[in-house]
Amino acid sequence: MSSARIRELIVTPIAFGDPPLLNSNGVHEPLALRVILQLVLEDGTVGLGESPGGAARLERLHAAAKVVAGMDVFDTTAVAAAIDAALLPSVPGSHERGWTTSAVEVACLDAQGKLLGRPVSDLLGGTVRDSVPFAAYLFYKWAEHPALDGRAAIGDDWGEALDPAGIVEQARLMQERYGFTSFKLKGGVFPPDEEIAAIRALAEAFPGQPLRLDPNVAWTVETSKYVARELDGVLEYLEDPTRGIPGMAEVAKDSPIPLATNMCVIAWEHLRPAVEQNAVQVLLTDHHYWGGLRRTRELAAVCEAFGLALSMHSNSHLGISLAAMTHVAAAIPNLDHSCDTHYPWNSADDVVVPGVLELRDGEVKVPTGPGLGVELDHDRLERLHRRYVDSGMRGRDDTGYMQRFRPEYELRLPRW
Ligand code: GKR
Ligand code: MG
Repeated sequence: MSSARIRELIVTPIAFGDPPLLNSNGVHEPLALRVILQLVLEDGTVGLGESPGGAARLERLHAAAKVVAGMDVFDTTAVAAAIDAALLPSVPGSHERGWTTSAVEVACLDAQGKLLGRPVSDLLGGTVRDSVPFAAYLFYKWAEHPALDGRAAIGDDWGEALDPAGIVEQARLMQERYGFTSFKLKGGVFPPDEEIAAIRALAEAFPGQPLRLDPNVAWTVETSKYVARELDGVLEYLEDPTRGIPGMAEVAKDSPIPLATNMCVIAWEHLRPAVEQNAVQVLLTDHHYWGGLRRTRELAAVCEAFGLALSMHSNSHLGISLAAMTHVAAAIPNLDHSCDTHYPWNSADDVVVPGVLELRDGEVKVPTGPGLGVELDHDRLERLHRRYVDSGMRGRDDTGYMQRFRPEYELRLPRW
């Protein structure tokens, strides 16, 4: 089928608005970076992909574009192998190469689905659910990005959240706007007792609704054990309280709460030691670095074999990623927890035409159109690309941005 040959891969870096969300590394900058892929086939069919941004990832996607031209879009194994081989000399880590192969695989699957007239979830074996549950992703945050270097302050309609009452208010807004029925708090920002108080306030405000806390390795083993004891019976899981597989295993020995990760198990070679040491009980999948949607489906089977529960990780993203996350989550039988998504924080700048992806009742309906089922808004893409070019921003730097306002701020992990 010559129509299934890849003619070219168009790689477009973009920048979109992001609120001042706090985490254990500092604070989100006013812009977040992504890269949009358009995989064009000989017959003009276009498959879409979305990758995290930054100079290194962009360069690798350009390298991938050089090797995929002329390949068969259905031969995703060969496409991934060709990209992997091209990157290997300069990118030794399989995890890092995985970001590139994953984004291209999604674009291939979107194009395949369009050629066949079938949704991507069908190419993954079919759906086990018609809609996918997501959790409200709560962040401590400033009311606005403060004025800086002649730039005016940038506000938003979420307001400030710097204490338990602010977090509960944010959760209420999330529920009101999107109907979420489970909540994740990004921690690692304030001393653990303050974050414990915020979780207890959420438990009181939303009785019986699942809660999780993720301080992104801001705590020592001892602190992690303390928080786990304090929040016994309150959290469904505690995510990445401390660094590394051995550290997590140490916490897990005494923790009454399951531990989850998107930080210490991020490549296939991490699974064996994590299972052997019983370091984590919940794995947050992420197709952006696990090799794409098919590999994520395979990962789910491995987790099933080893009794690991599944959830899903997210970073600041737009609609192509949300569509891909939704398709794969719909095809995974053993998805045990609602998925994470940053989408409410960034959706105003989406590059896909509105209408298909809607967060309602805390869920996204699996798109039923061919491929990912979403359409690119080319004017929006051009505007966001211009924003990228004009911004001069080429990487994420939460710590450096925080230091612009608090020069004494130091990145310390663990901090408590
Ligand atoms: O956006 O600040 C953030 C998050 O902390 C993100 O960088 C993490 O990758 O959401 C992620 C997580 O669950 O660790
Ligand atoms: Mg996490």
